[in-house]
Amino acid sequence: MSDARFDSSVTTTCGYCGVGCRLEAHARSGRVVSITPAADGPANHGHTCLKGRFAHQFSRSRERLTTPLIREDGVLRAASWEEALERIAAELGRIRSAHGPDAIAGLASSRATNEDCWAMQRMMRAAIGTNNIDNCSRVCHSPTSFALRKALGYSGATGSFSDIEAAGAAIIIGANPTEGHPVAGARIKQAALRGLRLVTIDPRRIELSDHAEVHLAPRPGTNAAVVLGLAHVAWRDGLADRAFIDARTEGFGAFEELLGLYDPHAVQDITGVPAGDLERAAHVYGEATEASILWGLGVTEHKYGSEVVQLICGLALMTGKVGRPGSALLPLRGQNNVQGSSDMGALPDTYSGYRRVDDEDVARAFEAAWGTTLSRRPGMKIPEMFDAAIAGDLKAMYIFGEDVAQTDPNTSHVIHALDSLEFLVCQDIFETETTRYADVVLPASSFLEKTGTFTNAERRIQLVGAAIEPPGQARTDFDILRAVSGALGHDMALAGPEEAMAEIASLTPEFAGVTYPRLGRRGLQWPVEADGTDAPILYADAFHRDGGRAHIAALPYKEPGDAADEEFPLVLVTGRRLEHYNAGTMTRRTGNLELMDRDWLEIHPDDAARLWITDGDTVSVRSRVGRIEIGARVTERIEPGHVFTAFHFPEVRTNLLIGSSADVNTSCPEYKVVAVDVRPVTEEPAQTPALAAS
Ligand SMILES: Nc1nc2c(c(=O)[nH]1)N[C@H]1C(S)=C(S)[C@@H](COP(=O)(O)OP(=O)(O)OC[C@H]3O[C@@H](n4cnc5c(=O)[nH]c(N)nc54)[C@H](O)[C@@H]3O)O[C@H]1N2
Ligand SMILES: Nc1nc2c(c(=O)[nH]1)N[C@H]1C(S)=C(S)[C@@H](COP(=O)(O)OP(=O)(O)OC[C@H]3O[C@@H](n4cnc5c(=O)[nH]c(N)nc54)[C@H](O)[C@@H]3O)O[C@H]1N2
Ligand code: SF4
Ligand SMILES: [Mo]
Repeated sequence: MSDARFDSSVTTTCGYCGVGCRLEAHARSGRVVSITPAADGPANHGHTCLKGRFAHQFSRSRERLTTPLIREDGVLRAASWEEALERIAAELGRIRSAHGPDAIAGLASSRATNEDCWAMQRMMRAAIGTNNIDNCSRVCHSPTSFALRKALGYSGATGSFSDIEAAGAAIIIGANPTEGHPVAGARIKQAALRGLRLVTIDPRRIELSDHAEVHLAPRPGTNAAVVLGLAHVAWRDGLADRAFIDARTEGFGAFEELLGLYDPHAVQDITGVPAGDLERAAHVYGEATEASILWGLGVTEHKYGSEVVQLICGLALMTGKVGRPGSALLPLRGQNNVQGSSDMGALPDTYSGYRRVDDEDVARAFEAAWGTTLSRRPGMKIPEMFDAAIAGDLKAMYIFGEDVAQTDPNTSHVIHALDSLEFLVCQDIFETETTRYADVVLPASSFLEKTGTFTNAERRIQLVGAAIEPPGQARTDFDILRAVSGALGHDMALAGPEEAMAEIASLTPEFAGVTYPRLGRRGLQWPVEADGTDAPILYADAFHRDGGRAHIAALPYKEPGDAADEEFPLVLVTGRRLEHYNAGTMTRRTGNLELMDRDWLEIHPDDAARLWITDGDTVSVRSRVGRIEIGARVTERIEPGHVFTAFHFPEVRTNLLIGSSADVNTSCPEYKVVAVDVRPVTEEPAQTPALAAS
């Protein structure tokens, strides 16, 4: 495209959320000055949200990291790249010799490209020699990945966003798409206006509830009972697909037996959802010829999140609603490349394509390609890394694009862990809460300054193009990781991201036919065959499991890890706001800050009145592990007994309140159920103490 107002324009993919909007980034004098939606973007059809549209504002913030930093006499000072690389090679080399490679761990960034994450896991495995590598899907959709692999085979959505338009009905459970995935949220809203019958399931009335035929507001942490109740009604009222169950699934017998316990009245007792509403919701879903289920963190970030995702799969399977246009299981994956970082094997137990590190054939193929011996011992997950750091077994971490000191649960514990390390490297685009504990900080590039690919929530691999150069001495993440790996003695011999993708394709069956020219403007949805054929819909004929059948798991409802009691009588649910993104490092440096410059606690008028809280008061929120102060907003969007806030502002530090309860199979934190005590702050409003573990 040529436009006299700009020096250049590049088509790229948004670096914020898993919708994967295609964008045109327009540059003038070395700065991106405007971003517009690509009209032919397969996920966005010419739309964006305010994060994508104003993303360029952070890219030239004066606070960008522009030079490496090294800690000397307790403070971070500017340093040259040579000095920084030397320090990293010397310290990691020393720690590896003294304590072995498993004393070092790394985190890959789900904000970065597939090629960056590939380079990161290769560096940890081949240059350092450990499988201690993880990414933030651990705290996000790892339960989804676990459950989809168990039930269906692949770790990815079974369909595409276009299934929203092809469906007659949809259930949205534990996701708030108009804020978290706004362009997908807008597609859902449009479809609802054209007749899509919607069920929303959320303790809060979300915006899409206003367009729903039925809204169910269960107690936080009781999703399993709701889903089993829906399945009970579907079975009782003849809405199941017996032929599909018989031909394509296994395990239904035990599931059917379990369903007996979850009649609508039993479910009402557990969840608080009126029996009649549950029945109506089951009919909306079950009566549609094609219907989809979309879910988010309100399902996964719980003690039994991975079990609830398996139950969701069970509901879709017993009603035969998988593998056709309109009948999809669509987890709304969070970050722009959280699907991809896991696909690339930035996980402690799997290589790319979710193949186990102790699978001898797979490990040998990687050894041959990288010319080195590789560990067969699965590594540590993120929470295990922090525990090991405090225990003194983990000595060093390399944290690439993740602000764990703000976003991981139990902030005091995380900071204790970071403090306990002998050596910490951070690779980011800004100083963050985490870089405060770093010994070396490496200045990296944002998505507007590099090439590569992101994989969105519909498994679509899309090209990312550089619109501008990284600022100052900052380098692309790929360059940095390749240089660090070389300094550690493992030369990756990859000319750049495109060559890395060739290596990924050669070593990963689902990527066999992926090349940059084939990705073109629309991308490809994996698995991609050698001839370039991709897969918008999975499982039309067979599931990706031995024998080709899907597995229906009979898993009963179990109590959440935390519960309200006399001392902590309210349940805090945490989530997101439209204007800000996760750690907020980027959106707090755009005009979005003017739209929302602080966070607040949502509380129901009945609770507020009982606690003598009025709208705008500063309140103290205390949990079993920490305390914060925050302004209150009195609203009927939340049910009595529950309160809600986000985690985008370091001034608030919501995660001081979150304990260590986590999903039983994947260690995904229970961010969504925290028993708290809320009371007004009578004295002058104070800043939240930095580390008020009370
Ligand atoms: N604007 C914005 N967009 C984002 C992000 C952001 O920070 N800001 N982050 C991105 C990331 S990383 C992710 S993972 C996605 C997340 O996107 P979503 O999955 O939509 O995330 P949340 O808003 O955290 O939680 C969704 C809903 O779950 C509900 N919920 C809580 N507990 C329960 C429960 O027990 N049962 C049910 N049924 N619902 C429950 C909450 O009330 C909330 O409305 O968003 C991505 N997009
Ligand atoms: N209380 C509570 N806490 C939560 C959640 C919740 O629902 N409630 N949700 C959790 C979820 S789902 C997630 S995914 C996590 C997210 O937590 P994080 O992954 O920590 O958050 P992000 O803001 O997405 O980005 C992490 C860092 O990457 C940097 N970055 C961005 N782009 C690039 C790049 O291209 N290169 C490099 N090197 N760095 C880059 C940013 O500056 C930022 O410091 O938070 C979790 N925390
Ligand atoms: S919906 Fe997501 S991918 Fe699209 S512009 Fe907004 S943040 Fe970016
Ligand atoms: Mo996430």
